[in-house]
Amino acid sequence: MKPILHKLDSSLVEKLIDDTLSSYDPQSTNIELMDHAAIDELRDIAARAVGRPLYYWKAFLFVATETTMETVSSDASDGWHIDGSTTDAGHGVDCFNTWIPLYVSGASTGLAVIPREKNVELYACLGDARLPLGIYTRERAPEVLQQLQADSADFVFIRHATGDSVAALRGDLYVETIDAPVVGDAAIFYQNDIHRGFHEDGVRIQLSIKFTDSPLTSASRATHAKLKELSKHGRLEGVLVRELLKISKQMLGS
Ligand SMILES: O=C(O)CCC(=O)C(=O)O
Ligand SMILES: [Fe+2]
Repeated sequence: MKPILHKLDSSLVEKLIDDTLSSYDPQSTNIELMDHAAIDELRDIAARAVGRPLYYWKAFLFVATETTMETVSSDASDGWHIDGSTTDAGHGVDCFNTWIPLYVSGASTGLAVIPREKNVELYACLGDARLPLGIYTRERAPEVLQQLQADSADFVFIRHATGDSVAALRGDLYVETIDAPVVGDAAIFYQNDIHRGFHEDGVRIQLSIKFTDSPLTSASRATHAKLKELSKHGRLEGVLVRELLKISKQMLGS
């Protein structure tokens, strides 16, 4: 599917902000939104958009700034990635992201997706969409491209488990970009489509919620609960997120 840009009602965004504020724990990028009414509403919107019943899986809240994005955008893939692998959600389960900026300042921020419908040949060559995918860009990993005798390509994609690989020029890929989103925008896309968040200046508070197309077993939920990871910023981030989300709410209400 192509990423679908959906405009959320401001009342739903306000509810999402309230839910986020009540569940937010700055010690973790995971946020538990399971039993919130706004999530059910959002799930129904996403389900209509993808044409399948969907079930809440998990959510992340993070702050995109120049510094927090440094590590992702300086790796070999320049930030391009797929989110999950079969082992995460269980075999045969498809997972969709709803990408929802809850506060945005700064001009160059957003999301780019390489959707499979528009890049049929690429994905056909890469085989099983749910297996981990290595992505190397000429800009960040010229030596890898050289070793693979693909120096003139812009990207090399490798499914390491199967050895399937593709070298591609940027101009041959169809990239859908959501640039300078505003609060209220939501992008819905397949999590195993290659994508990348980008960010230059200012702050973007980003809520990403994942829905699966079949209910997950309690075992896979439990594994996820154990994987709580520390966010980079802790208490200061907590204060910042709360203040900025309050500003977003005021702006929605005015
Ligand atoms: O918003 C970003 O910068 C990255 C988002 C992303 O990769 C995701 O939601 O899966
Ligand atoms: Fe992602």
